Amino acid sequence: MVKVYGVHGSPFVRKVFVALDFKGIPYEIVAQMPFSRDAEYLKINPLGKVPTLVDGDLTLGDSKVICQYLEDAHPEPALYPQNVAEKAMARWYEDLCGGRVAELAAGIFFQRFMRPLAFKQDPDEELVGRIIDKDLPPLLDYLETQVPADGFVFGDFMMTDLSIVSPFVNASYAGYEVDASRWPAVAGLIARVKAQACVQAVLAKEAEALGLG
Ligand SMILES: N[C@@H](CCC(=O)N[C@@H](CS)C(=O)NCC(=O)O)C(=O)O
Repeated sequence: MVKVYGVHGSPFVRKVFVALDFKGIPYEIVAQMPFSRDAEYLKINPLGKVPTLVDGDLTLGDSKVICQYLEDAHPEPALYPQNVAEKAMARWYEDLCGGRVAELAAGIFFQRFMRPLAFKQDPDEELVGRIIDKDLPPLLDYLETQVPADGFVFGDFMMTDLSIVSPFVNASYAGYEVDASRWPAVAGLIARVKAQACVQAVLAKEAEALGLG
């Protein structure tokens, strides 16, 4: 059976769980904390990051590489578009939102959620304020021009939609919600993605794992 190394709550591991559920592929979770620098884990993923997917002889890191592999190995139901230009855009959105957007959202999540919980320390509100007021808005302005007012980026729900939304799920655990009066399309997409059955199922398990009421 496919194995996923990771933990509930990671915006990247979430993408892999949703992709596997969406495609109806059974999997086993091997609990692996990020930042553990676990020597055994570093043998299969030298970056030490989660997720890692093991499928038979194949061992892969990086959520976008993993999700694209799952799409190639199990094309139906599709999680990526077929059209060449749309496929390229899907990779761009996944890279942008798994990169800079995720980094900023993780800053909010780490400071306001993980730091008090795991380290019993107060958040650095100056840093959080800078992310919310200065760093995130230009990215949200851009996404607002890319995201439809209704439905999903390529019509049906796909990995692009989850890739855009996943970092904001983590920020929402830390009390940050995208301002729907300023970025209505992005806020609407977040709500629609969260309402997808395959996303809801993973978020429910995640809420339990994170002790969210
Ligand atoms: N580009 C990677 C990023 C994965 C990532 O940064 N995962 C975080 C957890 S949310 C992690 O494992 N961080 C540990 C580290 O950076 O050492 C992906 O898409 O899978």
